[in-house]
Amino acid sequence: MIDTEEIRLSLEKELSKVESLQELQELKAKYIGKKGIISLAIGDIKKVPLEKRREYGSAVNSLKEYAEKLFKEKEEEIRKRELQERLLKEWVDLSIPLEPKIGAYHPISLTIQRVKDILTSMGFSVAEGPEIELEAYNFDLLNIPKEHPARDMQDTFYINREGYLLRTHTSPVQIRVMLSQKPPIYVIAPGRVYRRDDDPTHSPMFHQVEGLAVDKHISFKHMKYTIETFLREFFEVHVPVRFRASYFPFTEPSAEVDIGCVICGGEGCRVCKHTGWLEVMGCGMVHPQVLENCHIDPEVYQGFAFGMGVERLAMLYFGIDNIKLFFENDLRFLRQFV
Ligand code: 2U9
Repeated sequence: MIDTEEIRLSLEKELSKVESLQELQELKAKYIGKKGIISLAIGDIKKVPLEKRREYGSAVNSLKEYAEKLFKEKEEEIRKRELQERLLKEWVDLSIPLEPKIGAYHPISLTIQRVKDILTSMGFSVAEGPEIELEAYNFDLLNIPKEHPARDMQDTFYINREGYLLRTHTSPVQIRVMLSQKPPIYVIAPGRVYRRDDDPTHSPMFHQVEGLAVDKHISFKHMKYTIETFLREFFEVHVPVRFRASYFPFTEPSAEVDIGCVICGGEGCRVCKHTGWLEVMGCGMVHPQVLENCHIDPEVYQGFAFGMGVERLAMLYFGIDNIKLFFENDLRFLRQFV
């Protein structure tokens, strides 16, 4: 037999110290679990002498009901308190405005903008054209022969519509300008171009800016002056510039343009492959055949043209050594240009 009064008091005392559901569970087991004090007492009621059984049985059963009520109340109390604590911890004020995160221009956009600013200040206008081009404008009118390797399926993205491709340079934009406007023409064409290079130093899409001047009495010296002035403005120093004879089907004569290495100052380093020079663009006098293809009389007009890769300029200007960074959109890289 148990002293129900004593058990009630000890239960109340122990319960007042309980803080967690875990502790409550343990106390519940101690009193009303299968082998709990009260449960065992209920099982023992039948052992109690008859004359006391009724009274004792009723006291033990009331104690059990009372204990269950206390446990239920305590559980509700703990659950309520835990919820309040959690809500306080996870509290957010939805009315507070978001911390403003300022975006940044991509370094390629910044570079194109610099090139545009400099060349427009020198009198060039900006022209644009489609990225899906006519093969005729991308190759034929530019005097690029039918068997030229640039036309190869391995180098050019042809699309499944006869006579169309993804432009491999921005030159067809200047073709469109010459077909639709009369000289004098002074335009630059910035934009995306596509080539099927798949080695790690190339990207299938990259950016170019090309320039074209067509006017009366245009000569190589105008081109030289324009390019030298542009490069010194762009790199913000009076860099040495040299022109090396080269070949392009759409210009004659043609040249490649080098500047003194802006990384080592011409001393020789890894970037300039220890030559002290960096190739930064190509140029030349527009081939008379190209002018004629666009119904411009080469006996009256001459032109010069130049082309440069924006990724290369951006790498040299910002000191970036891996072209892939431009295409990965890693915020840790991009945030440096805020
Ligand atoms: C017309 C006539 C002539 C554009 C030119 C280059 C030389 C040249 C390269 C630089 C690096 C391409 O991005 S790159 O690989 N470009 O070297 N481009 S002359 O000549 C033209 C363009 C349009 C109607």
